[in-house]
Amino acid sequence: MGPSAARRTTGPSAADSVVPRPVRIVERSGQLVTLGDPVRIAAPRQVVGEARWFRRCLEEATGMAVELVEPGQPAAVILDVDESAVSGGFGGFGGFGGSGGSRGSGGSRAGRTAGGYRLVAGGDRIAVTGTDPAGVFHGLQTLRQLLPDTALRRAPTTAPGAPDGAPPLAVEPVEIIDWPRFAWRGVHLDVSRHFLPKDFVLKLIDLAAFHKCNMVHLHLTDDQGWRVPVDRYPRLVEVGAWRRRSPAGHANQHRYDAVPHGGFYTKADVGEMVAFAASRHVTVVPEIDLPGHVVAALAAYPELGNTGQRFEVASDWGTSPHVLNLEETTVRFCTDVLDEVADLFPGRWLHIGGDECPTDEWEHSPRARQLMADHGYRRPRQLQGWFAARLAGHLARAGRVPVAWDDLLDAGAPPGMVVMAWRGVPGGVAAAAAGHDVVMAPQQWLYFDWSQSDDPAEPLALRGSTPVEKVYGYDPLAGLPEEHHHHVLGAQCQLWTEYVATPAAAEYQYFPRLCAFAETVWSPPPADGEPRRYGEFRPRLARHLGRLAALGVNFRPLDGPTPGQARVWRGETGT
Ligand code: TNX
Repeated sequence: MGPSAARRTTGPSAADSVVPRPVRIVERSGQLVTLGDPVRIAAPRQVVGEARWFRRCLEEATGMAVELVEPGQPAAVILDVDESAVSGGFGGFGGFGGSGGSRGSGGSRAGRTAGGYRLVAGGDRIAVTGTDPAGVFHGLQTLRQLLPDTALRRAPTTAPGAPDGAPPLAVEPVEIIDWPRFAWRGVHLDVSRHFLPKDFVLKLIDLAAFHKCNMVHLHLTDDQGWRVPVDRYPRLVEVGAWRRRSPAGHANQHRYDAVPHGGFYTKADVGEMVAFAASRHVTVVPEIDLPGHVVAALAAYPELGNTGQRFEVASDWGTSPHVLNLEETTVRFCTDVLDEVADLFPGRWLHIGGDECPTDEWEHSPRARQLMADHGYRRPRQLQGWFAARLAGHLARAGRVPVAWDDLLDAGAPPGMVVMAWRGVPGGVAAAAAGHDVVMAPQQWLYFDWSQSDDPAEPLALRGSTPVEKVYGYDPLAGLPEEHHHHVLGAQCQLWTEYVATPAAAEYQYFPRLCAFAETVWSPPPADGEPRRYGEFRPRLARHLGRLAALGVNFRPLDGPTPGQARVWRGETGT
């Protein structure tokens, strides 16, 4: 802690409470660095997009004029790109090379520092130098957290410069060197079980980026709703996006409302999400869940099923026995759908699901039995491996990387597939041992549909309980033998939405757990090899919650839900 600590009476400084915590922070003595009106930002051509984004944030929040100027012109905020930005030392610290080298991004020096930055605030200027444009963006996100919380609002709360008005737009003198620990810092959202409006997806992308997460995984299809249009199969959204009712209360109570539910994103909505994400260095990873969790598709096209039965879009939660058949026409349907989805989502990764696929229907299907005989399979589960290999091959030929849930390991996951380990750490270990790159997503720590505490005032949730301190204590490399660490791309938090019907409810489940998660994937672990200490995080998080409040996030306070967030019991018992 630097001499500036003397200026404070309580709590950590802005720099000390940046979430996720930067690799190195050195607080300096000296005057506050104040941004005057107009604020000038000098930006070389390659980061003009980042500069414009930052200008919009500042203009909205402060009402001040913000001007972009050429590099070399007088400016208060100076942006630059320099591959070696984090490799030199400062203030007695070495730069890159300490305990926090990031993994899963290729191993080259440049690869390991991708997304890194150096921020120096002192005198009358703030310099943000990234190892690449993503690094500049990350540095600007840190700068937003160094400024007063009012700088995160959408309009000036009082006239700038008024004697009793907003705090000055100023930061304490500081030097920060920072880079990500992992390349995959993911946030998942299920928009099938409950359709969440486009605006919420944009807000989530923005909040993920605010916490330096760079992957937003959209679970677009499931038994209860299909949320993305496919030109060749219009009934997927005409029929598959709507259900006539939803469970009322916990699924195990078998009670229903009588309220139709649904919706889907238009292609223009998707284009907007993808561009909005790209300008924040976030990749949107679409998931089309196949060959299980497909009842919405079967309702639209019953010929994709095994039984000739007609279906309605599911209004129960849980695992359906109804799955796709294994006809060539059905494989073709899937590759057609994936082609259109790939056109809409230009990122490298496409998630093809693969979780919870019962094989009972295949066991009674002549086509499936014939396939088993043709390939010499002894277990019906192997058919799922055959099916996944067909889709993975198709995607690979199109230059895309397939991703699937770790259930697919039981079926034989095709080589080159990225495995998302949700069932627990062993799935990640098995995947890495089999040579797959892995995204750790273990439900015991990273399923934010689970309750945040055992308090009966918590909103109805699938089950309890994953408090923020448990999330904070999670380490993506825990339980993985060292020789497999290079396979761990990173980790991802999940929000399944069976019990999450609104944006406000979703924000409650994500926050503040997402803040803790962000630190596990961005910040270096403690140098002593011990787990992260929640006691150290908590005061920083408490301060950070002021930022979330300014951003208008419906987070759960650390001591429990507010009266407006708390569950209202209506005579139910148990869940
Ligand atoms: C399992 S995780 C599922 C989801 C559920 C979730 C509820 C996974 C790949 N499948 O379909 O929503 O549990 O926690």
